[in-house]
Amino acid sequence: MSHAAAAGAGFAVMGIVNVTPDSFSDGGLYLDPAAAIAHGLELERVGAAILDIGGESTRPGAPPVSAGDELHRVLPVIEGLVSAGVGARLSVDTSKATVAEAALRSGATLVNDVTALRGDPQMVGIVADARAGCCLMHMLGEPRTMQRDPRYDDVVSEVKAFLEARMAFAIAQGVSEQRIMLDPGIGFGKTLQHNLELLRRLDELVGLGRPVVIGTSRKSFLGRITGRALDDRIAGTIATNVLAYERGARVFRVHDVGPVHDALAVAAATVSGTWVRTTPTSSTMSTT
Ligand code: HH2
Repeated sequence: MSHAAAAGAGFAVMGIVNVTPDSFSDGGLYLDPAAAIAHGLELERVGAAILDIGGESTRPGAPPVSAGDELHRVLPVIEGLVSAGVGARLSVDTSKATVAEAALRSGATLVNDVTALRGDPQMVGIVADARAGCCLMHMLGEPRTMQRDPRYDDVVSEVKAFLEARMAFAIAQGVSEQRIMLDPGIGFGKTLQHNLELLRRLDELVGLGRPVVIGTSRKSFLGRITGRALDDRIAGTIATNVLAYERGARVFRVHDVGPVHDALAVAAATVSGTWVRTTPTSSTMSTT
């Protein structure tokens, strides 16, 4: 139901489908393709307009995964979702060109590359040739070491300059500007203070003119503020996503799709005075 509804409301929830044994919050839960496909369809039912399918964890210290293993994890899930008639847009969370290429051939239309096209020299060509969308994310260093004492003079202007440069690179290599999304990379080489600063001044990144993606879901900085364990961080996730929406972010990458979708629907209605009713059977636009 929510695909069109969320688009009408001006936001898209990107549901996380981690086909990994070691992701930081849901590792091992959806390693079986059938479980991952069912999870993806359920996330769509409760409000995901995009499903982000990943086969390699980016948590600090995660071991690298070969292209073969990554393909073996994500392809059956993408193919299964397509066969099941999924309505959500499919995104592949990878920084390997071979994985992206196969995923795009199988029905994905978006590449979520946490290296912002720096990880694999072939990646930009694959994205451009397929006319795929791409999410360019900021990360300081690499996942293995990124949380070891990250430093910036001004985190927001440095992340902004980085995203601007990566966008210019992608466009110069043939990726259409209209297909680019930008993400500050919450938790990727950032302290708690850096994450809060990026969220507080998000409008500066929105000023780059492309949809901003936000990924705060269940991340450790929420645990540090609230003292809550991994699977008890929905409230913190909602607070950051609603405030990011208010500051102009439009794509929200989360595990807990239903609650975040509903919070954003109410936030969007409150900001605009226009509401979109979303039920499994109807979708009605109204103004009050
Ligand atoms: N965060 C994670 C992974 N991919 N992609 C984007 N664009 N933005 C993010 O903030 C982001 C991302 C980390 O979360 P998760 O996928 O749940 O964990 P893991 O990397 O351990 O699989």
